Amino acid sequence: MTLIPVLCPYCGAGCRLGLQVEDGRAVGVEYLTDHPVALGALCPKGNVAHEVIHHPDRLEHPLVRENGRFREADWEEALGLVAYNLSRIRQEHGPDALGFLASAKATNEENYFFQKLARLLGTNNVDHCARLCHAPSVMGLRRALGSGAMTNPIPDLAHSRCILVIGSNFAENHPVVARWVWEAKDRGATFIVADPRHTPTARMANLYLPLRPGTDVAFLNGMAAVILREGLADYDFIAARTEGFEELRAALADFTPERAAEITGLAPSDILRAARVYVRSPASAIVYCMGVTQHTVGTDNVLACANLALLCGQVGRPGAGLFPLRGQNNVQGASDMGALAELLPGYVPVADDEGRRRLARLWGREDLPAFSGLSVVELMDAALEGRVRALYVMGENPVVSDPAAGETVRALENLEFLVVQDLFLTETARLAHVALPAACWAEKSGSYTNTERRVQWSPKAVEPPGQARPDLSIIGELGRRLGLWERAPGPEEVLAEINRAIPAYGGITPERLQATPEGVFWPCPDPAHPGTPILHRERFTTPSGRGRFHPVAYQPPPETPDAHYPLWMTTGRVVIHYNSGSMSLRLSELAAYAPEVWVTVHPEDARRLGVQDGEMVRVRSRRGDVEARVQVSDQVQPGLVFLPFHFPGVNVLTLKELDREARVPSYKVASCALERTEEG
Ligand SMILES: Nc1nc2c(c(=O)[nH]1)N[C@H]1C(S)=C(S)[C@@H](COP(=O)(O)OP(=O)(O)OC[C@H]3O[C@@H](n4cnc5c(=O)[nH]c(N)nc54)[C@H](O)[C@@H]3O)O[C@H]1N2
Ligand SMILES: Nc1nc2c(c(=O)[nH]1)N[C@H]1C(S)=C(S)[C@@H](COP(=O)(O)OP(=O)(O)OC[C@H]3O[C@@H](n4cnc5c(=O)[nH]c(N)nc54)[C@H](O)[C@@H]3O)O[C@H]1N2
Ligand code: SF4
Ligand SMILES: [Mo]
Repeated sequence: MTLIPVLCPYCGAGCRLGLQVEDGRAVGVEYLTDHPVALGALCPKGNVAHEVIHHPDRLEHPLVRENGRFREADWEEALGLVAYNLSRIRQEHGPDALGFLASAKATNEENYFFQKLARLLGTNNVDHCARLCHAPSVMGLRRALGSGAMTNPIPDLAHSRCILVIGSNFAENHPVVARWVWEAKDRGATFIVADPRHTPTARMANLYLPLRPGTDVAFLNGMAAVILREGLADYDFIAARTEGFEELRAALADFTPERAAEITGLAPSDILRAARVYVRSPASAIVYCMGVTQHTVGTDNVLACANLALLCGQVGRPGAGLFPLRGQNNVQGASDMGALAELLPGYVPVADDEGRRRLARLWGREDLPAFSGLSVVELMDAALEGRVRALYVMGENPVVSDPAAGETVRALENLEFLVVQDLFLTETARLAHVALPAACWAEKSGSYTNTERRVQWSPKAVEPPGQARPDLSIIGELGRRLGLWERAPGPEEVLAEINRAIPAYGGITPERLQATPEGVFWPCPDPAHPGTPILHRERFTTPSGRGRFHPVAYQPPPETPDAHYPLWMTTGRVVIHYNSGSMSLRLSELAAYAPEVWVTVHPEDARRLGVQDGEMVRVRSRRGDVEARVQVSDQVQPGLVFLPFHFPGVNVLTLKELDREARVPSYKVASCALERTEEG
């Protein structure tokens, strides 16, 4: 048996695990105690990571739809059809009739090449699930600090003396992060959690703040107002390293913790306590996730977090920083690679003439399209209206994961041509004209960038099943057929091009990564540079080098409970399932714990509605309804219900109202009604 050190394919923590390979098959997983983040620990999903690889449901041949049914095809025919249809639709309706969804599960090299393909075809309509996730961090933190990424490495949390967690349930969703937080707590750090649900993370808190959904700006402004009123801000830091402070001070002049308490439902004394502990501790961290970003005010929420950190000088030191925990194993990398409608590789805005032309020249062109493309949800709207006619989906499952799923299905059905490239025949792939079998993480080599900006190489461990091929080889061959380049390159060659295209990756060469199992942190501009674990130590990466305050005011969510839909509804995750479930629901051991949709209801609401634990109910929103089994628990507040989105149907309920700047949908608040079903 051989042990191949590969990266875990699930979350952004980026753990490395030892894949046990016997006779060409992955048979198990071993802990690697020297990995700097995991230190030998893995969560339940990492522990069974090998099970997806040889799963009998894996797609093994290209499939082509004929008379409404799929039949097997060879690559020649399938890729011929894809190339023909993309060219035809582009010629007849222009390049913006094409849309592309990249994949935060694929490697850096694959995402770089995928967005390059879209842009060389003449469109910026290329986006991916970062849009449904941390797009507000990308936009907000770039404005405030100059870089949209996590400021410090995960193990650095052990040095924090105060950890303020807002809308992150890392005990379930980034379990390996939790160990570093527990270590800080053991060393005496104060651990504060603001979340409408009393999650496994919240249960460990020294101070738990059960705020109302969608009220984070009021909570964060309340903390900032206390700090200003009590004269506790770090005025030296503000003077030396920031700009825009007077605007923030003026905007908060009339705001009080009492007003914050009214909006959030928290006790004013708790807001005071949180503020005092955060500002006074020698090193404070803000850890946040989807509870902050998945709102129509997601970018404002992120800016409010950044305001607080700048006000208190809690950034740019060990243990002090902002930790937006990125979700997917390579969502940081896919964003870095420019798989975003308004940003080219290295976060060059498409409207930046100089930066855009520099990349164009590297790609042998004079110029590239200069206007932002459509984001994930907008692509679906455009498909519904017939403006986008062909969609190429690499490694995403929008039927399950996009908001207002009823409309997503209609949009996909309205397309002239849909191609889906995945490990499995997902709910989305079933609607395709052509489905392409992709090799999985263990069957290809390449680099991935975890939530810490740590770029790591993952080597190929086993052969793909049947005819399945790595995404890079599929895109490479397709681009060749489309006349975009002469031959399909390998991952090392593409990473070498990335080294030239993205300054922050300049020194992260294939040779260096392959020889550095713990990875290299970007920015790393040249091969001699050690990499940058902590950002913003001396200066911020904004053009002026200063951190920038952005006053933001509380705005209520787009939908609030009323007589017809009297309950707040929120959606999210649990430890044993993963996103659209296409991988985790196939792992019988994990799926057995929670095999179907459920809805968590507070005991008071259950009593009032006359529903029992275990009973089936119908959950209705303005968009549609879904059946779910009741789980009565005080993990939710009275008046709030929670549904996991890992199952088809749940997203029928959600809102697709978007944040204006980051274009993330409002997954975390909507209103709904709950009624007993006949069987119930
Ligand atoms: N097991 C598992 N791990 C995963 C994933 C998975 O599906 N399963 N997915 C990965 C991905 S893609 C991501 S993005 C991450 C997400 O990781 P998390 O963000 O931790 O996951 P969520 O459950 O979506 O939401 C986090 C918390 O936000 C809270 N919340 C809801 N509304 C609000 C609000 O208005 N304010 C505040 N302060 N909190 C609120 C919810 O109650 C929830 O506890 O996890 C990654 N890791
Ligand atoms: N209601 C609600 N909806 C949500 C959220 C929420 O909190 N609430 N969260 C949102 C968030 S944060 C996210 S990130 C999205 C996630 O949305 P998606 O990205 O659609 O979810 P995944 O299930 O991770 O889909 C990844 C797909 O890639 C496939 N895959 C895995 N590896 C590879 C590979 O190497 N190559 C290829 N080609 N395919 C591969 C998998 O089989 C799977 O089908 O969901 C969003 N949807
Ligand atoms: S914490 Fe994330 S990366 Fe680590 S084993 Fe679990 S799913 Fe994999
Ligand atoms: Mo995510």
